Amino acid sequence: MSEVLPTICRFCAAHCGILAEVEGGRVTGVAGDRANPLYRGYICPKGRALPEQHAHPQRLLHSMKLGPDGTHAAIPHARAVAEIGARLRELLERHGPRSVALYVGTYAFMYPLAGPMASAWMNAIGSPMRFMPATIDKPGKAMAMALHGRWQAGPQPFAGADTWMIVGSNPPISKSIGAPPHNPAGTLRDAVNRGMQLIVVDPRRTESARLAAVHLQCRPGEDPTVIAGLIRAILHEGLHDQAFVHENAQGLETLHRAVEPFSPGYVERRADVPRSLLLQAARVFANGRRGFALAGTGPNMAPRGTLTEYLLLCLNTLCGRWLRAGERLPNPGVLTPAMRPRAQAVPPAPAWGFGERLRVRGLTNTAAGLPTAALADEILLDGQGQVKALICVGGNPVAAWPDQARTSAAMRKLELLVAIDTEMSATAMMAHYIIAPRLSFEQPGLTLPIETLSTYAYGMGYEVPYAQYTPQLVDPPAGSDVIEDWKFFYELAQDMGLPLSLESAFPWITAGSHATPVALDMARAPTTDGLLEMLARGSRIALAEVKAHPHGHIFDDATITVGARDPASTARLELADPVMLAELEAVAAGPDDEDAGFAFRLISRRLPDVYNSYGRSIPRLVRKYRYNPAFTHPDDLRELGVASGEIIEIRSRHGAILGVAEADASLRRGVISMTHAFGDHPDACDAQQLERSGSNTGRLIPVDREFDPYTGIPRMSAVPVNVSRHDGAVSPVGIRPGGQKAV
Ligand SMILES: Nc1nc2c(c(=O)[nH]1)N[C@H]1C(S)=C(S)[C@@H](COP(=O)(O)OP(=O)(O)OC[C@H]3O[C@@H](n4cnc5c(=O)[nH]c(N)nc54)[C@H](O)[C@@H]3O)O[C@H]1N2
Ligand SMILES: Nc1nc2c(c(=O)[nH]1)N[C@H]1C(S)=C(S)[C@@H](COP(=O)(O)OP(=O)(O)OC[C@H]3O[C@@H](n4cnc5c(=O)[nH]c(N)nc54)[C@H](O)[C@@H]3O)O[C@H]1N2
Ligand code: SF4
Ligand SMILES: [Mo]
Repeated sequence: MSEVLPTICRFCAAHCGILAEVEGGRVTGVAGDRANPLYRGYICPKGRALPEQHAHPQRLLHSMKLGPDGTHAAIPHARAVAEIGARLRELLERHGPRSVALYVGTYAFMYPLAGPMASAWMNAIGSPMRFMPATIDKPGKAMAMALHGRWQAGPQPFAGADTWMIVGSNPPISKSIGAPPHNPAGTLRDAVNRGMQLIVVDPRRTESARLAAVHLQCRPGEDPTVIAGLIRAILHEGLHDQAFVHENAQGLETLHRAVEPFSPGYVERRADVPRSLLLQAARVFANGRRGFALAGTGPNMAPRGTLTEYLLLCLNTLCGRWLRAGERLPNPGVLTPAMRPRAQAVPPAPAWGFGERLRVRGLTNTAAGLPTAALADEILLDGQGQVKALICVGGNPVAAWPDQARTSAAMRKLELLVAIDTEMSATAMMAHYIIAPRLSFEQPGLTLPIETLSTYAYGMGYEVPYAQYTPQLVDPPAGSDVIEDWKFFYELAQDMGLPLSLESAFPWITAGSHATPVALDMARAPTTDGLLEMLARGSRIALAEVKAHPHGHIFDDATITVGARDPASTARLELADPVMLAELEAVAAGPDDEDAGFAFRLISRRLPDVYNSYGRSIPRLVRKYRYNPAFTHPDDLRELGVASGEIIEIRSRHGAILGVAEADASLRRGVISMTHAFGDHPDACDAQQLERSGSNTGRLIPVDREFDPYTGIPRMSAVPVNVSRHDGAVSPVGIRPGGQKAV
């Protein structure tokens, strides 16, 4: 007897509503859910792999402990918790709370309680040292929103937009930013077919760029030049929304002067964007009635990501791309309290220089959180305040942080490294304890995390009031000892005699934190459902109501509109932040001469079938690429004397990796496009690493040479590299050029 149940895919942050076929206590198949009002039957290959993920032979079904012989052995999780508690008490006593750090990685995001409970535990021990991938991802967003100020009512939505600008993101593959998360490829295509004029700025002719009316295939890292050029063109042609700017912004004259050097001719020479295309993009964007311009990870990882984000907010403000009084509010919130925003600015706020001070590179807490790229140094640098213990939830520093060698040295130096991970990841392999978690079908789920994203950054999350809840579908495999991520922190607090208070969802997202913390009963463990109720307390729609719609529901309310500006409000959006305009002046002074010695730029990208470091152990997801292909223009390969499938060496100022060349005519010449978080074996020599787990681009990226002075994000895209044929003794066993095609 089998039954088909609606549920939420938590393989990625798109959280598609899907169907699971349950038979004999196991999920035997999954499919898209046509009855889901938002996702309408969409599912991708990663979602289809969920049954394999749950039943994976390498899945950790027991917690593990590192023994004196250097190997890991199973340990009951309760004993692991008690031993970790004892170690932590000792470290806290000797070195104080700052010696214990927390890293809440990407897979903590899939489980609404993991982050808040981890945070509650950090509050209880009094440590400020909590880190997230946000500062090695798109930190420019939060920074720019602080510097420019926000618009209370939010941006004009994608639905109904007649123009849309995507700068260095690729939603059809990433399902993350640039278009709504439900089947972005289809959503973008439909919008274009309806007449939306899409503008894409990307050195690669991406899936998004192929749909674009205008594709600016710029040199990597030249986004500030391109966006400043667009602003200049719009101001010169008087295409901006003068009434909106006059009423709601300040600094127009100063901004105008600052963008003056970025004439169409200059942009053409500098960024290699034809002037006619630049002007066309400016006109299409400014003349559109509704739309928005936003950036993804590419430009945020390239130099001056905050400046790119800041200039994009200025561009949006100049074109009045914000919701006005009386307009319907597209998403008034579902599992969060009802929003009643007004058509007015939220004034700029400090973006850095507050909260915890790091001991390295003058970094502080920021609007995007504490700089994750500095955590390895906080561990390595001896002295007062040194980090001695790290708890890592659903993240994989060794694979994902920039500067892999430094990261692994730091992990090795830790007195206590705990990873909550479903497999022996690169980081888990170095951990003293690995806690084995339940996977998604084995616990309830909720779309609340995705909902909070819209307050974190414009253009993320849902733009309709959608929510879905799923109950637990199956028990964990018989004989296993796996726990929900939140439970580890709860049980650790019990063991250490610490009281916990749960904050509202995602306390690190200031705007998402809406209620006073609730003290938890530390004698009787709460249920997951009880905790989800706590997270959603005060929500516009009661959780029970959401539960009554198992296929998910859009909780529309046409009566909720944007309020008029408060007559007492004097807040204005800032077009001329002095730090940002000083950076723009530095850009205008010309490109960095030191980069001239490098013939190529390495740029970031996503592959469809893997998610950061995760997915490579699932056979159906690596049918195409088991390794990390180095996509290169065919003419560049010809000049290098390299054929697709042959090995190249990619050398930055900092290090070198080997890569498997793959011809890709969608790239600009002089660009290598590779994804990240491959290459699990930091101690292996390059050739071994290549064969075992692919190339780790983080090895090419120093954290302390070129970095944003505030968020600490190093130059992770547009990285200057030289490329050569590799004639060393590598036998590319199992490496097939062109993925499946050319076996
Ligand atoms: N060079 C370079 N570096 C980059 C990037 C880049 O583009 N270029 N991208 C950056 C970005 S945007 C990010 S967000 C970071 C990502 O950085 P991280 O979040 O640190 O890395 P992930 O690989 O996402 O880590 C996910 C871990 O969770 C584990 N996992 C999988 N499923 C589950 C589960 O259900 N429960 C639990 N508890 N664990 C699970 C996986 O095995 C894996 O070890 O990397 C950054 N690093
Ligand atoms: N399948 C899959 N989906 C994922 C992930 C994954 O690993 N796999 N990772 C998830 C995570 S953690 C995140 S943060 C999101 C990221 O989501 P996105 O930001 O959409 O990530 P990408 O698809 O890599 O798109 C980045 C684009 O930037 C371009 N680019 C690189 N450098 C530059 C530059 O200097 N300037 C410009 N203009 N463009 C540049 C690249 O060519 C690429 O097309 O994706 C999420 N979704
Ligand atoms: S896009 Fe794919 S992996 Fe992501 S939630 Fe949807 S089905 Fe799952
Ligand atoms: Mo990310």
